[in-house]
Amino acid sequence: KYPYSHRASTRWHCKPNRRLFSLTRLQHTKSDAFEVLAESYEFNEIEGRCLAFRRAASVLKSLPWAVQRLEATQDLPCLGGHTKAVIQEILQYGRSFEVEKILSNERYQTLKLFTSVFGVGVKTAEKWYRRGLRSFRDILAEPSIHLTRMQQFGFLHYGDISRAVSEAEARALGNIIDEAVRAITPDAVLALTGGFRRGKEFGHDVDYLLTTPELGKEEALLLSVIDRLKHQSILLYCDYQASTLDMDQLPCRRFEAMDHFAKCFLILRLEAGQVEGDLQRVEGDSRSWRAVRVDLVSPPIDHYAFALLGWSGSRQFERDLRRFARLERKMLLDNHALYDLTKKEFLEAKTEKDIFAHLGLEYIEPWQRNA
Ligand code: TTP
Ligand code: MN
Ligand code: MN
Ligand code: MN
Repeated sequence: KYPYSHRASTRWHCKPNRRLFSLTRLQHTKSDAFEVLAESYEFNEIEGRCLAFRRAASVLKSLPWAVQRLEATQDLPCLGGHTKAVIQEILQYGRSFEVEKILSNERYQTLKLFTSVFGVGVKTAEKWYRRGLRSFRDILAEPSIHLTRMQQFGFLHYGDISRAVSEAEARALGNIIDEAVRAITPDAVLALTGGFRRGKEFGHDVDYLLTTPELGKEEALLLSVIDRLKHQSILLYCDYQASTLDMDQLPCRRFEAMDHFAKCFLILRLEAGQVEGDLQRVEGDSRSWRAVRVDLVSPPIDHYAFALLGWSGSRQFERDLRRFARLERKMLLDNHALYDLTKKEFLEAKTEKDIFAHLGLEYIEPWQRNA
């Protein structure tokens, strides 16, 4: 079943339901009970359970009413026995003992800390943990550890890039990128994606899609933009990934999470003077700039709608939309295309609305996709 049918009909918006928040959000730790459970399973590589908790959390978050009794959750989709037991515990005691046990677990704490570094995934974090490392100091003092360039910059700018990016900062970066793009290709297409497109007030980075009306020029545009940012001395780090898109392979290729578009994961230098108001800063920090993570993706114009839908997220919304397409419509959806398994053909789309129409769904605005 499409778990968001109730969402489209109830006017659900991006500000999370406060009362529900007080249910699953553990006050003393500022963490969401189900997010902690999901993460714990992710760290133990039990993917099925991890996704089950993420889905349950997103269904609960979407409710226009507060859960006050367990019976009220009876008709909701995606809530399993384990989830209901946790809800019951929170309703009864105001806390979840299972979640508290995880939060005080050394392995969980260490993996959480390590994976908070740009460029460090669960596998690497786990490897370091198994070698007895427990802190950043341990890692940086261990001579046999080779850090990738991404990880080196992750540590270098840790304070800045682990601090939330504000809407004003995202807007300022938007102006900088827009200026760079226009200077190179005046009629280029530039679109804000990710959390800020969904109306979030804060993000961990800023995401943009950029492309050219002329097919095949998009990758060169992205490279020129990067080059321009470099010459403006605002490029602190760039991980560029060339396009690996090969349309000839499309029908037999598997539909996957990672897409094949040219893209770059950047760290940019943002000056306080460019931001309306001030930079997000910790008290006592008087620097005139901060580092911000920015993602730029450059799909060819004929893949634009799929790329826009895919990069607008949320991750959970994308997962559920793809799952719906597969199970309910016998269609495969990813960041590049929509394939109808029954008709054995690709379905074209110029806009996101076209894609929702192919799926037989009512169009959902980005701010309604904060699953
Ligand atoms: P993120 O920037 O990771 O997430 P977000 O913008 O929703 O939230 P945050 O404030 O934490 O930045 O990713 C944005 C969307 O892009 C997300 O739905 C997943 C998608 N995405 C891909 O499709 N492919 C990728 O390689 C990556 C990194 C993200
Ligand atoms: Mn983002
Ligand atoms: Mn991103
Ligand atoms: Mn692919």
